[in-house]
Amino acid sequence: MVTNTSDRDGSRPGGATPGTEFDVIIVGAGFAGLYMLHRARELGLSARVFEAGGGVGGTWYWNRYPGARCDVESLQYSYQFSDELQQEWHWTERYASQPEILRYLEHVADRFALRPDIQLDTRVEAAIFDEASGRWRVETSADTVTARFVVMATGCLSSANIPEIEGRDEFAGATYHTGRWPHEGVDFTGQRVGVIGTGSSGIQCIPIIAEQAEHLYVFQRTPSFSVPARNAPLDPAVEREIKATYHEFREAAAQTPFGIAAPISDKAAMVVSPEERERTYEEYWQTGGLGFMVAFADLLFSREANETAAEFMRRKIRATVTDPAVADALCPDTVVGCKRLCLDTAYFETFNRANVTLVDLNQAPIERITADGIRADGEEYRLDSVVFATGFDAMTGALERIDIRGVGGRALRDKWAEGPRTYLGLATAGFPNLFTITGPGSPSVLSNMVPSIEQHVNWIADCVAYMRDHGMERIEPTVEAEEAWGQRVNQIANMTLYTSCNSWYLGANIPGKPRVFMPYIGFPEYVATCRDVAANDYQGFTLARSQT
Ligand code: N01
Repeated sequence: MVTNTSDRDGSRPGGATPGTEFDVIIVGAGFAGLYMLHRARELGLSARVFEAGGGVGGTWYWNRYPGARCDVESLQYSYQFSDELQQEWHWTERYASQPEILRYLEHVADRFALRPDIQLDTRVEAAIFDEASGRWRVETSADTVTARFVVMATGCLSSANIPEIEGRDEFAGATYHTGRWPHEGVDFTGQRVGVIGTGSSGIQCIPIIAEQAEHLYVFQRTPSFSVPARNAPLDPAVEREIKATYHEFREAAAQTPFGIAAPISDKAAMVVSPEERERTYEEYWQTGGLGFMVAFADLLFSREANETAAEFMRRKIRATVTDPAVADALCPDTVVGCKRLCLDTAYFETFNRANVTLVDLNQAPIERITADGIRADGEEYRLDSVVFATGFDAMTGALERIDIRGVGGRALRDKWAEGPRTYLGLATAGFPNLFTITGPGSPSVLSNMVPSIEQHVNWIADCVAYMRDHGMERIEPTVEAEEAWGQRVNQIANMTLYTSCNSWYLGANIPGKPRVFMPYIGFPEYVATCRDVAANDYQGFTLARSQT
């Protein structure tokens, strides 16, 4: 099966070695694509990574907006496949900034000599399964290659969403999307700037743009719940302590619902006294970070419990924002955590600045964009620049943008017209030998992404090794396994409060996108299921020898 056709001595523009026939094509050179390449190499497979960007890094290559930083702590948001790597790399802050994460990924690409098999500046446009040969034909902006396996390492939040607001293309000033930020940076000094969107990206960039701009207008449709990040230089004692038992630390994190080490409470919010509740929230608030969501065990299951957290957070907003009307407009009336919880550094304080205006779109949406700015609520806001912090076509967008055609020429887009259907979020029936790293139906965005990526890559690599050892050339899930999996993902989601608001987890941020809850909730159970599936000779999959 292994056809080692790549010539590692040669080099091409974009960096990859020549050749048109591979064992595996990997789409994307972020955390997922880099590690997948490393594992494919270890298996002796010929592999090429295609990456649309001009460098490695994926999300961290594109999202260069001011203030971009990960909100999972750096000692956890990192690879664990190499103990040498995790011991030698030194993170400087509790939460790593985008430039530091990008440096880390560039280091990984160099340290494991990955670059010769990565072709940059090359967008994959189509992947067509050829039944006669049992191979995929992968068409890119540069060339066409074939491979036995295709691994989509395209990321969950990589397909930028720029809403179709009337007049969008008429604006005479500059426009930016947070997920496609210019590499040279943007200087907003002396400008009137509009930021549309107040999710994680908006909340991170608004305080920094406010410091530069002459005036900043924040166009808010839905206010977000946000907890202080309390970022700080990484405490050397904490680093030493974790690195001394890194393996055990990672193992313990993997046993938590989100795969993130945090002080998880087993108490229900409503069984403790109001005083203890307040004290607990305050402790988590002072610690900062996403751990706030596990201050009580029932926050994502009981509306009554969740409302106590919501009210605590609203009180914090009102205590911070001096204008009561602005504070009110910044107070969400949704369930905490239903839309992804944000972390911030001085976000709410920013609205006390004289050069910041909150434009509340809750009552009336943006009417239109004009040549001079944005018209909303009967007013015209004259602007030099507009920043779209409007998020992504999450989880499916990057996959459906590629023309992927499986057995019988069926398009993935058509198969998923009513919502994504996968088995384990790893594969989809009718598309043999196509794997999706952190695909819909896996914990992905509801977990620590890096360990989730590693778990998927390891599973795929083990699966390919198993196929090789057993003389198998083709694998795909059965329709029955896929349907049962979809039901399980939904049943679990319906036991929680996650389905109670219009989040991107449900595709609700994209007009016309089917409303289907996409991530699997519960990292440890998910990992155990994947392990069992493999141990039972890939139960739920059909494996076949070559049909040629
Ligand atoms: O995108 P979002 P994001 N008119 O979809 C608004 C990860 N991430 O890029 O809520 C007006 O959350 C939209 O309003 P509404 C993280 O997982 C992580 O901020 O739809 N407004 C919302 O306010 C995160 O969840 C990090 O009503 C419009 C905003 O745009 C995910 O990426 C940092 C609009 C979009 O928020 C996405 O975050 C950044 C319209 N027509 C991102 N259309 C960290 O690790 C949309 N909006 C810290």
